[in-house]
Amino acid sequence: MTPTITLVQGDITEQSADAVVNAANSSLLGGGGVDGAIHRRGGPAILEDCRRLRAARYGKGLPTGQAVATTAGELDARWVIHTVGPVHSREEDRSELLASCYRESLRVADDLGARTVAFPAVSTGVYGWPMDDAARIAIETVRTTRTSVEEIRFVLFDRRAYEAFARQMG
Ligand code: AR6
Repeated sequence: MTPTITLVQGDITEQSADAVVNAANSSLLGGGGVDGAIHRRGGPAILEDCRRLRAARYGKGLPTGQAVATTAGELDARWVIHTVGPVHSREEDRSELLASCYRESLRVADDLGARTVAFPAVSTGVYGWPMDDAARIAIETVRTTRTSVEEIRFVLFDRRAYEAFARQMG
């Protein structure tokens, strides 16, 4: 089955979904934007899990383009899937790395058995990615990734982001 792709404008921490994706950084220790909001609203259990993951597997940090799951704490979700987007001005092969964030998050979601996954527009805030290009990569990638996830929901913070994703949906 191909997943249904939906777009909503809103705050990702208010979503009800099996898994909510976090636009994290490689330290996994929190930050601003989506990351800050998820840790604030999800509570300390998420950070505790992140610290455990760092100690066990990601002492050097979670590489750009990869994804890993933790508890969702007090969010209305079972898991948070943390992925590290590329910085637009810095990374080489950055389009491939951004696509990898979506592919790897869906792979982790499949491993968990998640049926609904909410994504933010990874890399389009602090990491400086132009919204239209990020939306194109996001939509193209989830459309071409084999997954058992049934609903992929993009949660866009403002009208501009929502419209950029809507244009790519065609
Ligand atoms: N719900 C949905 N979207 C949001 C929310 C929210 N609550 N808050 C912001 N956005 P960003 P990045 C939008 O900066 O570019 C952090 O410090 C925002 O408008 O969260 O991948 C991390 O720790 C933008 O369109 O993520 C990293 O260091 C999009 O979400 C770094 O930022 C992504 O913006 C990651 O930067």
